[in-house]
Amino acid sequence: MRYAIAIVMLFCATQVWAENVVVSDASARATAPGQESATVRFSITSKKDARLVAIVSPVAGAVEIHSMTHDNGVMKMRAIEFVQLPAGKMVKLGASGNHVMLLNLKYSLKAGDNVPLTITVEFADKRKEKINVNVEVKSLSPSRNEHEQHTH
Ligand SMILES: [Cu+2]
Repeated sequence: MRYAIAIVMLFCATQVWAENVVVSDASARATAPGQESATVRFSITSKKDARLVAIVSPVAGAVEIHSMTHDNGVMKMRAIEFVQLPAGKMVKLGASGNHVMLLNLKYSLKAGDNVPLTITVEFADKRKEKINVNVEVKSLSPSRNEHEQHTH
């Protein structure tokens, strides 16, 4: 019984905290045969100063946050630990700059699919909030972004 109460309390807490962060426009491109990674785009806004610290998805063996910089014309990507979310500012994660990648995909992403993503945000007071997002898979456009062809 005590366990059940704990779960209810946890649920209520999540409901309240979920109002601090809004995620919108989550999308990914359908993957080509043999492609094992995909970029996810979304916009995220936190009411309070926070950091995006972790992302998981059941369709991917790993999800990484990457930064991308150009160094003498060479594109460099590296995994970063977190993305800063300044209070009230919409942060966009896309195919360039900071972006999110699904790695070791367990199956191909097809247009029309919805991919679940759980985003963990940590506030300045160390409290965490998890946001569940549905990523809409869009059809593969002919002018596919270079980046999505890269293996990591
Ligand atoms: Cu990347």
